[in-house]
Amino acid sequence: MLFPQQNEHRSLADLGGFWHFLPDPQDHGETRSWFAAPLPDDAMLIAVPGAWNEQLAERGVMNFVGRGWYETTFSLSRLDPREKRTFLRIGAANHSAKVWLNGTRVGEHSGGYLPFDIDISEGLLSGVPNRLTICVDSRLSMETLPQGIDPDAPPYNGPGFDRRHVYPPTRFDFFPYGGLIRPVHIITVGSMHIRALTIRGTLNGATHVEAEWSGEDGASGILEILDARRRSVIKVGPVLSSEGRFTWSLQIPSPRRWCPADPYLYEAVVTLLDSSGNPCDSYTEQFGYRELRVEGGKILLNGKPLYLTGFGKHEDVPILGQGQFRPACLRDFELMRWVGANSFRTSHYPYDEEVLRLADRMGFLVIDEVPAVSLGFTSDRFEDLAPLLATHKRTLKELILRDRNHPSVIAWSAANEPNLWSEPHSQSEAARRYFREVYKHVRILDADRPVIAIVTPTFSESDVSLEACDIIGINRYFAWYTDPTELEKARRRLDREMDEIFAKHGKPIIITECGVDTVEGYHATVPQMFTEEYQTEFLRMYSDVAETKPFCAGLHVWNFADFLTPQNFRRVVLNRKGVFTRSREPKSAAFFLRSYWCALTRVDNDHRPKRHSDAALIADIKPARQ
Ligand code: GCB
Repeated sequence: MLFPQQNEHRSLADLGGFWHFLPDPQDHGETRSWFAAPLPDDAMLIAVPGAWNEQLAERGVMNFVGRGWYETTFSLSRLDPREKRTFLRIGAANHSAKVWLNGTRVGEHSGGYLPFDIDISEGLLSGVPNRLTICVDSRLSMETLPQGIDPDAPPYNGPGFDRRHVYPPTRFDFFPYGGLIRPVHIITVGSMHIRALTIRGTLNGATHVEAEWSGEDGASGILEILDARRRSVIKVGPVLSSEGRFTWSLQIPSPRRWCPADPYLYEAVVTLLDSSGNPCDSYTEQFGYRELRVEGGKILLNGKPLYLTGFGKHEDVPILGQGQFRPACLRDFELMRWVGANSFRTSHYPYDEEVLRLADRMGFLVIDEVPAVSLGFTSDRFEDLAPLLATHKRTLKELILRDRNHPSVIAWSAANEPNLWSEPHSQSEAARRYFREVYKHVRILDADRPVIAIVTPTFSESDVSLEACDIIGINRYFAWYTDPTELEKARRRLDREMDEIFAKHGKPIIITECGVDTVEGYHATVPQMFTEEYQTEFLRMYSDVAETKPFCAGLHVWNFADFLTPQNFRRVVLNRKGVFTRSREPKSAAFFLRSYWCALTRVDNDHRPKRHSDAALIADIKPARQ
């Protein structure tokens, strides 16, 4: 799906602003036809984009999981649907949406965190405002991603956590925000228009571009590649299309390669010509020349081994919840750069498209994840898993089609901790087949990027999800959830376990999570959980073990910042494993990581982000003492 773009052939209206909103806890909005007329008078105001929970907390929706009705109006100048097509593009509706325009149902989508568009050309009114009604449903089930709670499953009584004691009930450890969390746009294009673009640039300058278009027959297309200063590098075409698509395979001389230290981006400009040869659409996409390979225990970016430094993150900021807000997004990148991170994982769902675009521009490497978090299987018969597998494949497809042109994306994460609950079916033959199918599907959609499987210690090296993946991600909390404060014991266990996993699978391992809850301002001179010193010592130990393993391709701290969770006795409002607080103040561990990552010899210059200043640790934020 193309990112919204304004140019001479495309016009864009951002519908962001204050809409009307009505929660529907009784679930009767649809039977009472709330879409047929303006929402009832008790509708409140809501900011779009934004999750409904925190902005309207006192109206009873903080923990509301269910349907919420959104409504706005917009006007467009008169358009002839034979010449123009108008699309409604919703950046993400968590977790499913039904859409009406002027009272008529125009489309729906299931699955949050990913964009979808609906052709609304036919139902548009001109001269009077159009009324747009969107019913967003934040409920989850065992066949959605993320999954909800299986009401029939036996409760899990693992260490300190029974999922029936979580409010709102979730299978995962982050707040279940609902609503229109990302921008909503109206996009108007010509009846002949570009629908999709795939771009691949390799180190020797081989460039493959494929464009799909819609409209009458007889279109042709022109491709121009521009460098970062918008100077033309090559221009080819017009070529005639075959079966609704154009393909160009060309060679540019010695391209400047994309890497974290020099995130150099080119632009591909595709122009669509109608049967008379007149330009009728164009679309510009940024891309980079870079190459990724997995060999034995190494991930190679442009031929050089990668060592990831960085974080598992969440999209979670006070008030906004998961809502998109550009200054908050940029702030996170600035802090990651300051601390010396070169990468992050979009745990545990696809992030806003602007995040990926910034990662390309600022030189961050991204592990891109679908919302298959704490995946659980309700049966050990493969046939019974079909509905979940279909959702999983569709979600992966939507993610990959959305993000495949980003040079920053280095791996697809197909699931996080599929075995978390030790459910009886998680290691069955059906589960093994399920993962094979999932990974095969990813490779068909994108043969150029590796698939990472991310697991807990429950089944360690024998976990069925590890067999067919390319990279192994391990989430480890030794010296926190198990053997608290025993850092030496944890070091030995981590060291042994990493060797065992590598011996069995021979694939690069990334420590994709390790961390401890830490309350800013708590201190101790001896190992004491929740103190800032314990977080630092814990991260130092994990970092030291990771660094000594040649097959370890990096470490991601859990988490970049504290984040809101559902209520349960394990969390005091937030998961506090952040190296930054929820409002982004650094804890002591941030300073430790900054110096550790800066001195890390395993991070080659090409794979290090450029910093504002590599001067003294805190000199640039604290005035020198007089
Ligand atoms: C994990 C999960 C993550 C949790 C984290 C924790 O393994 O992947 O979603 O937030 O542990 O803090 O317990």
